[in-house]
Amino acid sequence: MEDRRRSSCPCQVLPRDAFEVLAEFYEFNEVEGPCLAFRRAASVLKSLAWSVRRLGATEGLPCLGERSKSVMEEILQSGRSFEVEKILSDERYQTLKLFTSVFGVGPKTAEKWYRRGLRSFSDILAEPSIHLNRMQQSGFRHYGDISRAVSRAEARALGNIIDEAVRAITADGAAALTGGFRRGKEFGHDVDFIVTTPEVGREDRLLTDIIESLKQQGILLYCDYQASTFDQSKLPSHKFEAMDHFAKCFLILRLDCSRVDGGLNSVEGDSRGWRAVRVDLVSPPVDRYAFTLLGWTGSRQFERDLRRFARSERRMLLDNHALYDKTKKEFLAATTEEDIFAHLGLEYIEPWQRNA
Ligand code: DCT
Ligand code: MG
Repeated sequence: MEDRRRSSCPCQVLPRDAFEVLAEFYEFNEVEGPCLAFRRAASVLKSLAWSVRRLGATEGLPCLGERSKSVMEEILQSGRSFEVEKILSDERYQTLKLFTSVFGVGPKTAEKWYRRGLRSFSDILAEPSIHLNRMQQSGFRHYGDISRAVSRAEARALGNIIDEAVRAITADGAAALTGGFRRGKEFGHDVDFIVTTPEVGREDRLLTDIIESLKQQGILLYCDYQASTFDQSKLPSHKFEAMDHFAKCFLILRLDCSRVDGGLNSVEGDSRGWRAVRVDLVSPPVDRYAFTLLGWTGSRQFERDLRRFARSERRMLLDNHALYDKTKKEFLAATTEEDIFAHLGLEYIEPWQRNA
């Protein structure tokens, strides 16, 4: 939104938004190659400090393939993309987009519902044979709140809540803000924290204690807790894993207006004085902290690129758990992100530079 206001480009659609639509279209159709290619192209445009006005200006930019360039050319010439407009007006795309916007509903479930002829939330909620799981029930219950962006002030307020909970449990525990807000974003879809304790082996219980404290405070609206499945002897992992194995939880918390400087990011006329917010907590063992911080800070595209760089340029395997040097056949220890960048032979990259 911000870009659109800043840009003086008369285009009706920005190339970057067009690429996101195309990526999503391929994701819904489970075609991975073009999906990733368009995501990458969108990321490259997102990382530019300027908006593209001529195709010639993209010369030398990485990750823009023939198809991305031809979509961009059409948009720069006419302000529109025939392919993107066709997707946006497609009923299946619109329905899958709507259904997957619910917390707990992935592309597979959305497709299943679509095939059964369901087209709206009321269709789903009125269908007696559909049994929503607990996550989806919460997704529908708090839909308005959790589909509205979380502001930086709200993230700060949640940081205080998590921090207080951790400190009440253990004096030497800590909570660190990560995800998009650590990269300096003003808004996010959730708030991500890493919680740690220097006491090795205490991390799982730290998380369950925090959850209990949030419940006691009456602000826990939803909790999906996943105990650690981290097994050091199984490292390094050669296959790509979407998630790490540390103890984590996906929460919906009730955030009261009184906790937020400047008030809540709520809709006009909302007099509840609180809103629901999605919060993720992860709790790695302390010796894995730097890898987790680097991994959870994102962005997803930055992580993908960094891992690929490690693999292809350094013969090293990097994930949220560890860094492994295949040439030396050893793990490289790190207590800070700086250590990891140094092992990779890279200058330190600040979180705000990782927004690609
Ligand atoms: N992450 C990861 N593997 C996943 C999901 C996330 O390594 N399967 C990392 C990458 C980004 C970080 O965790 C936080 O994820 P999100 O909250 O989804 O992204 P974000 O960058 O914080 O953006 P948003 O503002 O949408 O929350
Ligand atoms: Mg986030």
